[in-house]
Amino acid sequence: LDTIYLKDYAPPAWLIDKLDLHVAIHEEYTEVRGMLACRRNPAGPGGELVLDGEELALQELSLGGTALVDSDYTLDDDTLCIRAVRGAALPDHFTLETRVRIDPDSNTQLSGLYRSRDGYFSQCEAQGFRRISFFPDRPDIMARFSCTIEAERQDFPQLLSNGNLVASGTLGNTRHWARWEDPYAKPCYLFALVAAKLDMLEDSFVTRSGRVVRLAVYVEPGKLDQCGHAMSALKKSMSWDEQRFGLEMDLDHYMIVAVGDFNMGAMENKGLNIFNTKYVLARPDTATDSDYQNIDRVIAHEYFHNWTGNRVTCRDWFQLSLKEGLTVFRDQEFSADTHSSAVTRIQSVRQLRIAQFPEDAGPMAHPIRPVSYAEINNFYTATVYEKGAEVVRMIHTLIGRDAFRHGMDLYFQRHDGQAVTCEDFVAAMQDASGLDLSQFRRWYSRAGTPHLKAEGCYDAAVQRYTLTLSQSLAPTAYEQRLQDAGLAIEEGPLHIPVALGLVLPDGSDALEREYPAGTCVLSLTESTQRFVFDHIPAEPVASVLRGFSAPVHLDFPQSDAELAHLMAYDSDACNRWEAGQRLASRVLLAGVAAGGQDTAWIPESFVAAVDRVLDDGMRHDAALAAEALILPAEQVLAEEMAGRGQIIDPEAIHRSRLTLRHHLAARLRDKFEAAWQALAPSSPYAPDGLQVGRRALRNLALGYLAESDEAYLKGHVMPRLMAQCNADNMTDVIAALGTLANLDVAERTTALADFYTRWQDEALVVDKWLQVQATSRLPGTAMRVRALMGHGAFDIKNPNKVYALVRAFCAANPRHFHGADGEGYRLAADVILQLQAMNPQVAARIARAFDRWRQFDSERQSHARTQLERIQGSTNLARDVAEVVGNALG
Ligand code: HT7
Ligand code: ZN
Repeated sequence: LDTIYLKDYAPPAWLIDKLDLHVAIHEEYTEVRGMLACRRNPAGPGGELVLDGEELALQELSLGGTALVDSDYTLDDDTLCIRAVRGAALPDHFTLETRVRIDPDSNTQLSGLYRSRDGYFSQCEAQGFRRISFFPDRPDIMARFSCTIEAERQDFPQLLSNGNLVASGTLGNTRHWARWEDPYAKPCYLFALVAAKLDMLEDSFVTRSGRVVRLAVYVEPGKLDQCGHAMSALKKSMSWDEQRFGLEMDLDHYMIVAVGDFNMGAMENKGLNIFNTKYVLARPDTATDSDYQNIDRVIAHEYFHNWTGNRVTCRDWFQLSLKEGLTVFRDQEFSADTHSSAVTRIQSVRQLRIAQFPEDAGPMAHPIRPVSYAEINNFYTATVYEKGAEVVRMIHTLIGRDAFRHGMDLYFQRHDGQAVTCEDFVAAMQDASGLDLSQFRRWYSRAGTPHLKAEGCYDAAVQRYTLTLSQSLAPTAYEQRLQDAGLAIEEGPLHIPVALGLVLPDGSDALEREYPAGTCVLSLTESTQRFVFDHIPAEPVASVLRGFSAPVHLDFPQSDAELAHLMAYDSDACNRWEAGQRLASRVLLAGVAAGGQDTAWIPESFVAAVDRVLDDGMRHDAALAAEALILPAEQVLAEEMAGRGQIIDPEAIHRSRLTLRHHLAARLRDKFEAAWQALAPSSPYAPDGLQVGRRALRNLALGYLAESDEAYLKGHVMPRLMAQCNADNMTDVIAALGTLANLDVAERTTALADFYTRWQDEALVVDKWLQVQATSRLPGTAMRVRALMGHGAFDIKNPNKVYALVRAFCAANPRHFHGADGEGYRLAADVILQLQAMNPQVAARIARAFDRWRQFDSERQSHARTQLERIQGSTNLARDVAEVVGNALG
């Protein structure tokens, strides 16, 4: 595999100031003409003009109107090198004219220009533009784009591209055209084009400086009643970015187009965002509360990219976290400000633990700014996105909200219109705050999750509390890869912000007098450091890493009683939740050690703690209680075992979690019943904070009630589950259906069949139907997933279907994916082999399910190795898959 290295970055030899595109869509082919205004880069290394191009059939090539001859250029599978014009040296400025044919109808990769149900759509990030036209496809080439699109008027009434519509017209009887000009220079990964038949919802937004921006959301015909929420999310995002960061929309038009075939969530193309339908369409009866929240988050994320990503972009793809980490941080802050900040933080931390911590411990481990890649699409990872956001958050925590805002202002003052590096961002933050971030910069180049060890000691005689903190970071697979490539490995301690509270026996914060919120932020910069606190009137319980102030594993041997104290009194909601998770993990891992059966390992104090959380949730914050009552995920428990050097036992983990659920259901049945009754809806559905919290807790209670003994289940719970399958909102329906999908009862079959009959024409709802079956805990799930792959509802060419069925099975059903018979691994490998030729990006994402295969027992390892080697030995192994599987096999 060819590897690309950060150290080899060189500025481009040529700059492209303008690109004028003409795209003519015909039934048999699409013709793309490009006029590139080229200029020798005075700061470049010199040499020929190298253009990227993939699957482009070259029809014509001329320079300044002179057709080039064979000896003037070379063309291979992925590059076009222009050396001369009729044998003479290239001038310093010229216009290059290219004409190519492409075949979007056979583009199953969904990168470049492709056909979907309602028309033609583009996806250019990271390197899709080279599949549309010859161009230097790298983010540090920023050009002014204009684009004329031509197509059949009846089939493709909407012709859209970035910027402003400057002219349009008809061509003969059946065709029409539209010309768009983008006033901002941009890298080609932000180019977009749509030619489709869609319905449109239109609105407007007046910016704080009084400019009117026209907003439009385009969706599949007939779905206008599902785009109101997306539009209001967009307007909320626009206001929020003005208020929080002083950032205004800079275009006259902002368009969002939803498409059902899309590899990822959405794409921030300048002024013409293209979205996966699942982050646009919502109606109470088709979308769940979490769908509504995800729409808010993703719409905001793409909108925020307009500044963090588009106005200031990345110099090269190694800097991806510059835009993604920062934009995830911004969308998290938006969610915190517009929903509950505690719930938002808890959900982010849970997600980090489920997806990013295992990645950092596995064969694909990399820093948020990697130094090499074979396929850049494999680096749109939880590390670059979510850990990247944690790194930005740590800067925010260290320098404070005001200095962070100054840092952002300075970043835009310095770099608006430029393609820059992560270093430029950190420098702006350092200069704005005056805090030396040199050591902090190590977070950008280190892989792995550090361990933070804490030890507390209270001296009652002098009323002094001493906290000793130590950090360590074990080498990961990344260091091995660096070594193999002869690259330097960085060492030395990290700069870790540790937010600390000291909770007194009466529940109050001991540090309240010195720190307004009772929390101080310690800077841990050495391997080991001692922090001393005087005037602490009684022995406190330390609340370390409040708000999860750093992405680390905390090793702090606090007693069950201390954790229970934090659960009850910590003024930081995130750490109240965290204390509950630590307690639950401790109990569950004791259960795993005991084989997961009987209940002797479940302490009475844990049942009492759950009881208190439930009470509290009924009286105060239902949403927080619902978060607190979700037991640590099987994947998180698996990582805890791996972190202790134990072999992961997916069966025992599953059993112990299930036993604990049954036990809680039996012991607290009356409480769960009371919660279910008390939280019954009293007003029409709305996805607002209060209702969302009440539904979450009520459905959680119902889930526990469904773990009751058979008689109670049949007599009291089943009728409710069946009735709830006909609720007026999808949140309640899917909660009931998901619960039924786990039960070996006749009603399961009826409910699933009825659901499919009702929703078979609503693609996103069918995805939910596939997903609840893929994540079922019933025996035989792997076999049923395989059978569903043959069902008319499944389509391997549609990423949403693959994610709903196959990825859900591989990533969210660890017990069955890692089934001892190896059937889960075989299923994944079959899909990867079939998919890699059609859509290597999605195939590689599925292949990531094998990341942790070496942490399992020898029998499972042998099954996994067989499948990995089978994939690696396949003919036409896709580069995307080869990198993932190659790293997995080591
Ligand atoms: N910046 C966007 C990334 C993206 C993407 C990357 C590779 C292949 C397909 C893709 N679709 C979108 C999305 C974002 O982070 O906002
Ligand atoms: Zn993004």
